[in-house]
Amino acid sequence: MAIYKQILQSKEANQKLLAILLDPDKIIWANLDCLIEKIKQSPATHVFIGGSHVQNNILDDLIKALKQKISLPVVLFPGNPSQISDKADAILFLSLISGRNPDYLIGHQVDAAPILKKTKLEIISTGYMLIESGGETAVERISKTKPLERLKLDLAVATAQAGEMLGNKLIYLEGGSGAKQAVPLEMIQEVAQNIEIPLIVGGGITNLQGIQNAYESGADLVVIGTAFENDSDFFNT
Ligand code: 1GP
Repeated sequence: MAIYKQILQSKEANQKLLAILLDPDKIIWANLDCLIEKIKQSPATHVFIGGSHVQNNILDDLIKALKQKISLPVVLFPGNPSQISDKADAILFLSLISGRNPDYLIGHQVDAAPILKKTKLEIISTGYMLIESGGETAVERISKTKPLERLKLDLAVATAQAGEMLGNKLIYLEGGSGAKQAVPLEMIQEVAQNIEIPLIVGGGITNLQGIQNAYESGADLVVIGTAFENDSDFFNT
């Protein structure tokens, strides 16, 4: 419960959270120490780890290396059920509630449950919603689901509310990694106003103003992946 509790407490205190998303497949190992230093200097409160095609051994090695030097919570953000490592602190147990692919709604979760049961990972059930972002993203391609339309605010709100009613502890509004367009601010606002649980927003945020805008619209935690991957000085600019 520790990590989720912290997220809840931060929401209550209106302290905004920031996760840097690392894709183990894209890590240049020779630069890892430097990357870790940049994370330490950044305002990140969490490190998320995940990607589309990550192998287990790389996952373990990366988390071990991070844990030696960083005290931030390391949270798995898995692209598929093989991306589980008991070296992390917690896992976002995702259900892709914007889509209608049973594998991503419950199938992969059934496969993962017995494995997770054997770990000490904190399980944070998360209603994951993919939002149209100006082009096909990896999540869309891999999950074979359609993202929610950007203008369908009512549908986004109803989906998030259903996710909350189903017992999810977080809602994650996702544009997709490297998205051309970030999640619309009006959608963040509408969803945030209509759920009680904390709201994560990520995908396609490329500058500090974008992070600020998401916070002001009601995001409790913003995820930055590609922008930091491309420029580890991103937070200093
Ligand atoms: C992807 O929301 C995260 O799942 C981060 O997206 O890589 O576009 O920052 P970016």
